[in-house]
Amino acid sequence: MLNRRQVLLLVGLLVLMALMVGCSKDDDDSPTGSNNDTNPTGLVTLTGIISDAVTGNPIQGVTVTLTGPTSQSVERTEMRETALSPGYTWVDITDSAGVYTFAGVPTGDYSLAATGSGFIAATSSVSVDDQTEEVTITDNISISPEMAVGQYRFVLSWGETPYDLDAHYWKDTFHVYWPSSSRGDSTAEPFARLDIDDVTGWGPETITIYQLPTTGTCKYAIKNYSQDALPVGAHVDIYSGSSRIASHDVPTSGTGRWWYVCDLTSSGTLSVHNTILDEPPVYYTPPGPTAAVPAKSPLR
Ligand SMILES: [Ca+2]
Repeated sequence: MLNRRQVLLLVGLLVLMALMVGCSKDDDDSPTGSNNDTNPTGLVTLTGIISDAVTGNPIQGVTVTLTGPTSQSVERTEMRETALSPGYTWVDITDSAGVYTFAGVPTGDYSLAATGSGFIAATSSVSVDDQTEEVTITDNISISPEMAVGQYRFVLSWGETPYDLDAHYWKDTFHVYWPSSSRGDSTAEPFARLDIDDVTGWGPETITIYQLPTTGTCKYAIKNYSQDALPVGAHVDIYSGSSRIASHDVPTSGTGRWWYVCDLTSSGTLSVHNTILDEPPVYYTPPGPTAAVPAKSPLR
């Protein structure tokens, strides 16, 4: 038989073990809710890679915040009765591979934000439809390093397909685009460089403008190198200094391989066109014999 002292010790030990189990549950990889008045049990896992828009490299330690649902656009099934409060947020920190993950996300429309030290915050919209089985949604996001005042950056992103969209920045005296001899110069005209030519889907495909042209107007457009039609979901973010100053989705009407996004003048005026064209908005003929532009290999 246990005496009173032994019984108290045993009870204390059991309480301590219960507390340890509770602590270990907080150490798993589940996102933490800052407004955790519900217990999400959705069937969707939302994941993606946060990358540097200039280098394309994944970034560790970025804070990713999922906020929502902003609306319940889809009727719930019996399997998915969980309701989240408006403004409910989850927070995750990217790992060494730049990956964030939110598991058990219920139906709804969400806002996804990525913030990292030295980078301009980026946001994305995510719609989670009603599901009857577990699915994974991928949303890769590129974030731009902050720049000096007067500098600009065009960041193109899209989905898994097509493999290759190409960014072009040019006027009648220069053309910045993917061939190695045409990627520009940060210290001499055109004072712009193609940082990344992405050929494997998603992007980013990035052009940084280190200085405005001394005269004239530059044009920025996207060519679909892989397919005839531009993909739904292609997106351009335009940054200046430490801010995002514009954001455009590819138009859903029009036919052609060219998406004419905007003009940038020598005074820093940004004029939006956002139209689909069969031909590029400007032609540039380099002085002297014109060398044939090599085809990418492989062409996909
Ligand atoms: Ca490309």
